[in-house]
Amino acid sequence: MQFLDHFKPELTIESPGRINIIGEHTDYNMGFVLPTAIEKKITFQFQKNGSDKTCHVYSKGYDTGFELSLDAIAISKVEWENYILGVLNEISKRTDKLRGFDCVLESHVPIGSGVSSSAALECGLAFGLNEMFDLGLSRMDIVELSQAAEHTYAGTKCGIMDQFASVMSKEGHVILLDCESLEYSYIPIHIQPYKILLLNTNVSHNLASGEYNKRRAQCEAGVTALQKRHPEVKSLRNASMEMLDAVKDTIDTTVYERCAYVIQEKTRVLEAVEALKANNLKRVGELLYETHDGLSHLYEVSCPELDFLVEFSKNNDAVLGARMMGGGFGGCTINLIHEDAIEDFVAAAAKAYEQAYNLKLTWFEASPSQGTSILK
Ligand code: GAF
Repeated sequence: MQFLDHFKPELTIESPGRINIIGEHTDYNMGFVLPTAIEKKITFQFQKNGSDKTCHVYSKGYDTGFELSLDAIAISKVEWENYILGVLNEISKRTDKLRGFDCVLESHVPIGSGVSSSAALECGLAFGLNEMFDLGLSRMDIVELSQAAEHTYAGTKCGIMDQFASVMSKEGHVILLDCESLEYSYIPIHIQPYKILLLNTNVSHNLASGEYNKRRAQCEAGVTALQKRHPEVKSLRNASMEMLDAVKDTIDTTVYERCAYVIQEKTRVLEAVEALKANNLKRVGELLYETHDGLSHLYEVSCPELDFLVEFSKNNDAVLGARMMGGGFGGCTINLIHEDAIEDFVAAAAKAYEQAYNLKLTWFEASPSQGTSILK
């Protein structure tokens, strides 16, 4: 792209991916989540280009870019472009201060791995433009407009967790976020000698493929059935297993199982928070296994490769717990493991995984990191 020949960045932003300790598929059901940002980030470099409307975005990883006009922000056939276009569209709805810019981005967040490279992309772009053009957006505005961009341009009716974690995280802490009130608190993570280890199946899921939106619709169908008896129930956040069992005969088994998982997961998050605060990591680990079981059997968003890695971890006493993480259908497992055991465990897991699926396993340690920030 021609602008690269005379590119003099004025601003550099780092925008992280995220992990989630527990609380999966609870965000759009108005429950609780426990995410934090990780050190894997997307770097954005920006310059104003003097134009009123013309913008250029270039991705170093894809070695490709595109030009667009702020006048006509149409949905693209190229998936990653839609995260950019969606954010620009949402910003344009909120302010007319945006002008032409050039942006070069370089991603170190693995794509399709359940660590939300999409939120990192949306939030980093919004954050950078807010700084450069003095748009007056708060961090929370950036979270919400990035989530909206994913709904409208990427077509995934995601909850708020990923964007919230990418923007609001604090080094050394996880965030307990109430997705109904949006109240949150930071919980310090002191888990030595244990570490958070991510095993990447390198099987790629595609949230826009429809399964994610289907789960959300099934939960909403459950709420509609519950409201016939309990009009006060606005989301699964307000429902109990007793309430659900009372309407069991009026809903199909799949809807029942989806709702049961969400209601149970809501309680598990709060229990995990208490266990973390009490440094009872053994209990946190047990809860991770319970969550995986629910995601695999009731919510049905796991896949054989993820199930294999979670089962494999159960043979190693140094692993306190493991589960699939993120939207599902591939990506990573999150493992709570003793640091001394990591080397041997990953070697054995990689060998077994390759034998079973003829696929390479990759891994990385994740430690709670700072949310989106200015590098220079
Ligand atoms: C994806 C979504 F983007 C999040 O909002 C969340 O629902 C998650 O899947 C599952 O917990 O990452």
